[in-house]
Amino acid sequence: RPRIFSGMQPTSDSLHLGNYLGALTQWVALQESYDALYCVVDLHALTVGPDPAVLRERTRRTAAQYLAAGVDPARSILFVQSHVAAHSELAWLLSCQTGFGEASRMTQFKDKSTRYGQEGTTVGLFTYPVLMAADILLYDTALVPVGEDQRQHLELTRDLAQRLNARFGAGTAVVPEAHIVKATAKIYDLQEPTAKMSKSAASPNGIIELLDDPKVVAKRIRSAVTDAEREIRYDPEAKPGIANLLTIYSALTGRDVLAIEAEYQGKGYGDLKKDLADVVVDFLTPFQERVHGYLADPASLDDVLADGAERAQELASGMLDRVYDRMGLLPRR
Ligand code: AQP
Repeated sequence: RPRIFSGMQPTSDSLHLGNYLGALTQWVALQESYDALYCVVDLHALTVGPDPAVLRERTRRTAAQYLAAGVDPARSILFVQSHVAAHSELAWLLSCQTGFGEASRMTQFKDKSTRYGQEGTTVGLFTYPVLMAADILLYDTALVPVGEDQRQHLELTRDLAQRLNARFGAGTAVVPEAHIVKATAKIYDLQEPTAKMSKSAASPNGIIELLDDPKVVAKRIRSAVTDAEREIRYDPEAKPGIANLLTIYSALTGRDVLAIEAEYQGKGYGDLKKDLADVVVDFLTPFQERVHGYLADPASLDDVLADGAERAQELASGMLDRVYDRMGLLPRR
């Protein structure tokens, strides 16, 4: 079966609804028909200098949220990036194939380095997309389910795979495809509905964190920014706030946006927000119970991650050996 790989950074206590709808729900659906590897990318999180104890805690919490969302370790390989050293090794090999100018064009780096300033911006933040390319290419990945914000990094990964094949022979790397589901590729901030919902948003009020108190979540939905009209209509250009609420409603209920629009003809924004708050809270309540169940038993969680690392390690070594060899590194005896 074709292979898929994806990961998220443990940079927050809780994933948000953008991470869930943009990526995690796709992961769960795709594990039925692909060989899937899902990773907590802790090495990526190091790029922004987390506190060590906090990082460790968030790594487990992120894994628990994958499980609670339905990632099934009997079907998919669930592991922590730093447990498989091949990620760092391949990243070095790839960084020597990546142009400085090419890496400088990454918009996420431009955004984040502006935020952190000259002194606060690490070299790791700059080479982040190269490590991401290593994560993906290491497993001969065919498909990468991510949100829209990762499209440019995926393009770089594809360019690097093609470059390896051109320089070191066909079959050195598999060229992966992005899997970006249009409807939920970008969930927007509730307070600023033209900006993506982001773990590092300036204000927490625009974010729905999966582990937030449901009462806080309901309040944030009720105070979401909309527009001065009254009509409930899916029009992302003219009505980004309402369109975002309809997207979330549709994704969580599995109902068509048009059907939801029709149901709310003649009703007010307040009705839509109130009902959506109920939908979100109904989803979050059992989700949070499952997360807390996994976190209450860290030994079992660590067992799942150890087993995943072992399986990932086995898959990674073939690709890494192939690249070492083709690049001309002397084999170790
Ligand atoms: N708003 C979003 N809508 C849809 N998908 C999204 N993703 C992130 N935000 C949205 C997807 O979730 C995954 C998380 O990857 P990450 O941990 O590398 O984080 P990120 O892409 O940098 O986005 P975050 O979580 O909001 O963090 P910051 O604040 O650092 O930007 C990816 O598949 C991403 O596309």
